[in-house]
Amino acid sequence: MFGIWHLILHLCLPLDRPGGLGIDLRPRTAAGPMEDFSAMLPIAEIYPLLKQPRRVVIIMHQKPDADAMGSTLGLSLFLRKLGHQTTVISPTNWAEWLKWMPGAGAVMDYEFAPGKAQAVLDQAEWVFCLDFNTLTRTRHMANALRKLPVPKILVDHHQQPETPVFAYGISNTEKSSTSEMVYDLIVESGHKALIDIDIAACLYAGVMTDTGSFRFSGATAGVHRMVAVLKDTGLNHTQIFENLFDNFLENRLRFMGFVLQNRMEVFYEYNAALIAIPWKDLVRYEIKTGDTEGLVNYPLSIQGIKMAALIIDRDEEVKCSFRSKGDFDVNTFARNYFDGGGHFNAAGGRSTDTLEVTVQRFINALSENSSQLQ
Ligand SMILES: [Mn+2]
Repeated sequence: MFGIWHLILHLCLPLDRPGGLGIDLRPRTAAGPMEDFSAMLPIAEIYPLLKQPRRVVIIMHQKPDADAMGSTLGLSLFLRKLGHQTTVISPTNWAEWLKWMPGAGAVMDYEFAPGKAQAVLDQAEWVFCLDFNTLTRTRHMANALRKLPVPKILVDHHQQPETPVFAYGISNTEKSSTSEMVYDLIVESGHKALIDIDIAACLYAGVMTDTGSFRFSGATAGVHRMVAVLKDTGLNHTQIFENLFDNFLENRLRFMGFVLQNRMEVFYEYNAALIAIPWKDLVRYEIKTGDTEGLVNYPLSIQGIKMAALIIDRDEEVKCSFRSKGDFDVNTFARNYFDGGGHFNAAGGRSTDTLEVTVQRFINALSENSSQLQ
């Protein structure tokens, strides 16, 4: 896939797409909208283009987790070493416990300062989209992104990508994390030697959290080999673990205790459990972005529980998280019932109903999936 195409495309520079200025060698439907590509080009086709410095914007999904923040910052630090100007933009704010990451202080919050972020987007020559695969995951940024007439480049490991939107990219659900995919990009483009301790810290945070501290099946031998390379930069993995997991305030632990005691329901007949949290609990415990991260996993520690759900009334909408063990597919479950998706064993969704109605819909959905949950 790389050999002859790489050579032809390289000879045909400039080939930035879309916009009609570049030379698109693939067959395409006549005169469609600017972004109507039948499929995105392989990520390897940007490797020779990395030589030319550009103004690059790198974006992640709303309410970013450590993989979204780590992969975008890791890519940003790498591209800067190649001479690119980079800006990382998050669609929304992010958790306090991500703020230690190298470069995090310069990340822009689109929701907080849309004008400033839009001005940067308007100057961009490339937009990398990391750790999400449908523009709706960027919330209020989605329209601006859809209109932006520059190539968007996808690097992501979620299921069912919106590929027509992206000029180049890679979508691989086998990958442990987007951070691992950024590592692959750096290595495959011939720049492994540029990985320093700051890049390593960002990528390690992403892969460690997305593999559940290396316990999920995505933590392959290749992931462990990557971690060995990251460790060789001098990386302090103990410090990173503490930054991510021992970096909360007392109220968050009190909140966890309260909801596990009072808001969790176990449905043994479906091997499932639910934590449903009303808005008033978030207010009472002064819960901030990131404080509920990981909560959905607790019910899975009960013997026999195969599926866990966390449904939170966030006031503006009701947010759902789903986790499973083994062969129950929460990506499909989230898509079918809660306007969401994600991975086979970890997915999210939303509801415009009240918390009570959403909980009832969840219980009905459990009964419809009863046989798959046995
Ligand atoms: Mn991820």
